[in-house]
Amino acid sequence: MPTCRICQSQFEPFISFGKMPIANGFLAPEQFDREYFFELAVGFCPTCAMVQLVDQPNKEQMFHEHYAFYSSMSRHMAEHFKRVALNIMPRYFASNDPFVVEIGSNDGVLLEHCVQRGVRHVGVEPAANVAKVAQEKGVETIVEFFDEELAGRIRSEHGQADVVFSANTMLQFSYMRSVLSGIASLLKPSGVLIFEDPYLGDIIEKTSYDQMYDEHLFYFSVASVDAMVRRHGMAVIDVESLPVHGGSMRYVVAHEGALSVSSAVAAQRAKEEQLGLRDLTTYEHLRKRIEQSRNDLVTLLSRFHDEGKRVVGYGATSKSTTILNYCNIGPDLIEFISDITPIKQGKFSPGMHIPVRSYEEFIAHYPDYALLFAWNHAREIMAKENNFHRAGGRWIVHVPKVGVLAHDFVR
Ligand code: DWN
Repeated sequence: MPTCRICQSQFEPFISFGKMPIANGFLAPEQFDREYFFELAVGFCPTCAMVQLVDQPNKEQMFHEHYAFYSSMSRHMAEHFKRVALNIMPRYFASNDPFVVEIGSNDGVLLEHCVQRGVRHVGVEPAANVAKVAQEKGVETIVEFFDEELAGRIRSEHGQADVVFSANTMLQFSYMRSVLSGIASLLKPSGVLIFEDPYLGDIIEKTSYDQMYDEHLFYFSVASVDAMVRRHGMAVIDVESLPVHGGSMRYVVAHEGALSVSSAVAAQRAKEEQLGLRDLTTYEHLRKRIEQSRNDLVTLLSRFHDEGKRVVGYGATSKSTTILNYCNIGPDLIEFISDITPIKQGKFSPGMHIPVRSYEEFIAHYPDYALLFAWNHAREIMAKENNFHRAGGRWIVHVPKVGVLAHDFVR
């Protein structure tokens, strides 16, 4: 039985997806025969309530100088991070010379606002290509993996931080103990760790199993995060549900007893009890819904294939890697995947090897159906696809249920 990465108890996987490639490992044909695969399985630790992968590839296989995800690709997310930088973080600045550290600063989508306002900052980003974009914006970026040793170096060079921020990164750390020890020593006595990650409650409610892939080692809840940070003398003092990335939670964590705890924390924990996040049966039911979702999607796509319809994927997301490989959907069912990220274009999707093409190819010859892999950006995407709708194009969605959206959905 696997061992929980947080409390060292044993737990059982509730679902196995089979062999999976690196979710962001878009590749060229000459790389097909040496593509890396691992077993993707997810389990729930009944002792500390942490939902987690059983195995995760080495961090260097996922994050390197050819990393394919650039945070600034979504205008909506860029606006979200601007609000965090200007409205959320300053609430916790203890002086008029605050210091901010971001873990997983990507292309500087958040810290560029600190640059513009002269706020002292350091970004930590191991993927050299995305870090370079941040550096070009003037964001001070250390191209390394964050851990306790690096936290010590940042502290000696810059002093302690008012805010340590992280979005969609805390859930990745297999060496969480070192990361949290580092954060605890880096934070001022009144400092806070603010982080946002996809929320377990949303994954369960929406059956959004596409959030499960190599980079996402943990699926957090308020209960599991609080238990995790208390091992390092910290506590969750505030939480906020966020609509981004298909349903996320923002956690504010402080040294235990240093700041007052908002009533939102107990309220969210009560909701988690109602949702059954600590009950094994919740995960058994989730597994059944995932299996049903796979059957429904394959049936729908096979029908369109038999009817001679053209189906194209929209957004070569990391999430789509789980869907495509688990459902065994290849280029026979999906002609290509359209994506605006230059580094993905001209390559092939991990595992199933569906071509990834530019957005221009999508608009040059609209398909009958577009399968919305980037469903978490639906509002932003629908708003700009009026011509696709006018041409009679329809959206296939798989979250929360597999189906084709009604024509009037976007009007
Ligand atoms: O957690 C993570 C999130 C934040 O980003 C990481 N582990 C990796 C990555 O996951 P993802 O690839 O599933 O993220 P997104 O934001 O759902 O990816 C959207 C993809 O769709 C990007 O490749 C850009 C593309 N896109 C597009 O082609 N047209 C996006 C928009 C908004 C568009 O209009």
